[in-house]
Amino acid sequence: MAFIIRSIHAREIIDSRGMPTTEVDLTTDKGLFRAAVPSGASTGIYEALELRDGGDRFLGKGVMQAVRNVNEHLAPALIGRSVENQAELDDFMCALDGDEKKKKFGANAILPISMAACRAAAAELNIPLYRYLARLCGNTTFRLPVPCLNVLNGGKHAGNKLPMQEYMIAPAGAPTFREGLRMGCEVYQHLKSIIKTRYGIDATNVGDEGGFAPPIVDVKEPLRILTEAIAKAGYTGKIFICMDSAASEFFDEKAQAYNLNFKNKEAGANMVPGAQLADIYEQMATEFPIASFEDPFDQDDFESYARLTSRMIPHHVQVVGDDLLVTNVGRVRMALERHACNSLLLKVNQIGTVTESIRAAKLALENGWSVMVSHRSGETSDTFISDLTVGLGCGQLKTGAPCRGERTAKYNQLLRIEEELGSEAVYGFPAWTQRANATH
Ligand code: 2PG
Ligand code: MG
Repeated sequence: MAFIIRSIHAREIIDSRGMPTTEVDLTTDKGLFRAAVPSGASTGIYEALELRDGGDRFLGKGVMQAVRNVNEHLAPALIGRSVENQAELDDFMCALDGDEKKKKFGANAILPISMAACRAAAAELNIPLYRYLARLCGNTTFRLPVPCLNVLNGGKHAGNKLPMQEYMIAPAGAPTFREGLRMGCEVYQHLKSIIKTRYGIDATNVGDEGGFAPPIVDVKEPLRILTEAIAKAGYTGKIFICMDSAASEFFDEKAQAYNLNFKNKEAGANMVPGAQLADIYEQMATEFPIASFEDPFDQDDFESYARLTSRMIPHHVQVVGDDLLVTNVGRVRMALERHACNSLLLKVNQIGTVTESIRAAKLALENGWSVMVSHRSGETSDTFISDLTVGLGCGQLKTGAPCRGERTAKYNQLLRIEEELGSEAVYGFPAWTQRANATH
């Protein structure tokens, strides 16, 4: 019978950091459908539970309990059910778990089933995954995203002293995804030679997401280097800069301030209150071609968020909530009420099902926010989020530098999708395209 789940089998595999994660094989009469779960390093406290075993294996990071939860509990409950109605299937798994944060089974047990079920349903319908996801999202425009390439790494993702986690380049002014990716790759190569000249060859090693991690402490220095690399490549005005500060990582509860020296211990603390940090961001937005600030403040610092968001409107810079929102409808509502931000970062494993991720995205989009789909710093070669981004039609995806297989897999999948769509494909994020056209 079509759409019926015949078997579900989970296993432990390793991710791009050599840490274990879960993978699921789900079969229907159409064949075998596989999905794997990513894992974050700078995780928000409100994220759904990533179940880890503890003990000695993999330094406590094993996921064998999550694997058993799939094979012994979720699989028996799901075999014989249909993948035809994704929301019903996901809601059923959430109900079986019964906990808001999926503490019974773990989001890393539920999510790979949810993703594999989408693939199975798409196959039953004989349509590509992105078309199926577009149906789930109620979207009819196949929009290829601006690839936000994280080319300079700091924070928890890199062995340097830079407090802010990600400096991304966004080729918003490109005519197509293929061209945007090419422009981004060219800037990446120019950046490499600038870093080599300035900091020596050791500084061209890369961080967890494939970006360079030179020995920089000053939070503005990466913006200068990036602006230079963009100019060298000849794309001034066409490529913007997006930042992810991941500020929850350096918020000091006691001092109620942000310690910009959190990785530079020998230099002593450099505590900056929220209001002053907002001034730093505003200066950055005035001096550099910035399009996006993600997690500029701590996950509970709604006040600083709201202050920055209103101040960024004249600069046309979006303020993105990652740890703040954790792809959670409830948190999006809170942020909407408090005017805390105007963009959602969407990470499927923060919430644990495809349906809940889409609900969060739709709520954001309906309220005039933008949505940026995102990988995690610990990834696999699964390319689900590429299809999801096109399905949502949100126009923005960040999935690391154009370097390291688990990152390039996602960009390469988008090249295939764009090729397959042909004239049906649309590229970019409209507000950014407009800005790029205006500056040129
Ligand atoms: C982020 C992500 C991805 P992590 O903060 O946006 O870049 O990092 O997966 O470590 O949370
Ligand atoms: Mg983030």
